[in-house]
Parts: sequence; C-alpha cells; structure tokens
Amino acid sequence: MTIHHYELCGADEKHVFSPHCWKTRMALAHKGLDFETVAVPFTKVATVENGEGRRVPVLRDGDTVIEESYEIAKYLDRAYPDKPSLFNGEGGEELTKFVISWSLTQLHPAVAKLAVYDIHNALAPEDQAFFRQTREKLFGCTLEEFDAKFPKNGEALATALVPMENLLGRQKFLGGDSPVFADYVVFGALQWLRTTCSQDHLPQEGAVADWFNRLLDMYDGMGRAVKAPA
Ligand SMILES: N[C@@H](CCC(=O)N[C@@H](CS)C(=O)NCC(=O)O)C(=O)O
Repeated sequence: MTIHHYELCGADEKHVFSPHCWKTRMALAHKGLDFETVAVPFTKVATVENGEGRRVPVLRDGDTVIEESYEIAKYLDRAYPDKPSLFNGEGGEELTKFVISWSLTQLHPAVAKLAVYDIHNALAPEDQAFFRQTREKLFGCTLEEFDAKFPKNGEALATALVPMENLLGRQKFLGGDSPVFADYVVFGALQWLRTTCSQDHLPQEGAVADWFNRLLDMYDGMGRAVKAPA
C-alpha cells in the first residue's frame, strides 16, 4: 500500500519547502519507506484528507491518517519496528521534544526573519494573498515592514546554532554515528531557509555546515535536489 505524504508546495509543485514536512520526508527516507508526495498549496492545507483546520505534514498509510511531524515519526517507529529507529527508544522520544522546542524557539524565528518575503514570492497568487493575510495578522505589520526590520545576514542564525556547532565538533550526528529524528528536526529548519531564501545565509564552514551537507547528500541527495526558486 502506498504511503501518501501531504506536504506544502510553492507555485511549483516540486518546490517543497516546509520545515515540518522536511522532518517527515527525512523520517520516511530513514525508514527506507517508499512514499508518494501529495503537494498541497497553502490555500488547500486546511482541508487535506477531508480535514478542518489541518496543518501539514499529514500522512496516510492504509487506513491510518496522522497529522503533526513528531506524531508521524512516532507512528513510523511503531508501525515499522524492523526498520532503523528514529528515536532509539522511549528516552529518545522524550528528549526529542527538547530539540523540537529549541528549534521552534531559536532557529525558526531566525529563519523567518531572513526568508519571509522570499517565501511569499515563491507562492502562487492565491496562496500569496492567504500568506500575506495570515502572516500580517500574526506579525501585526505588513510583510514589507516585517522584512525591513531585520538585517539580512546569517549572524542571528549562527548564534542560535552555537550549541549544535559545539556538539557536532565531537560527533557526526545528534544521534551519534548515524542520524535520528532530532537531526531531521534541525535539518528541517535549515532546509526551510535553503529552499526559500534567495541569498545563502547558512553556515558555510564548520561542524554544522559539514553535518548539513552530509544530510543533504543522504537518501540519494533527496534534500539537495530541491532548491530555492531562481
Ligand atoms: N507542529 C506541526 C506544525 C505544522 C505546521 O505549522 N505546518 C505549516 C506548514 S510549515 C502549515 O500547515 N501551515 C498552514 C497555514 O499556515 O495555514 C508539525 O510539526 O507538523
């Protein structure tokens, strides 16, 4: 039975850029599971799989439909225990919640400040209108005002990444010699920037840069294959 992975796309269906969907994409590849991407633009996300107010990623595996990247990863480990684990046990599941929280509070804001306008520009016209309306309500100012507030360089992101830089100087992945879901959580945030931003503000050298490049090359270069629109 084919696994369907609903994920956010830009004006081009192949332009998949959501940080949360990249977590699930990498988790599916880690498990060695074949899956079919169902590309969903912003204006169609809420009603995926007959839902109301949904967010992506959403996964359909046979009769099972699951929303939320962490819940999907836990499901995959339970449904496919013979494939490589994403958490290496219950303790790993619990600890991953910290990495998710750290990424959401430290990395996502730094990425949003760099990429919000590029994200808008990568969308189809009706999705641009939706994105503008929802984000302007959230930010309390226009997208242009939000974009103009922040310097366009990678300094804030590099500062936020210091704990990763220190750790990855001593081990290849957060999971040790091989990646776990926590690696994909952080990967998702950086891949969000890489696949949306017209300028490259990612770390260019050092342990995080090496780790990110290793992950981009994994799974037949699945991550590297998607780029920011020209
Ligand atoms: N905690 C959720 C967050 C999902 C989420 O926020 N997804 C975004 C795409 S990156 C979304 O569906 N946005 C729809 C919208 O803003 O209307 C997860 O990890 O899956």
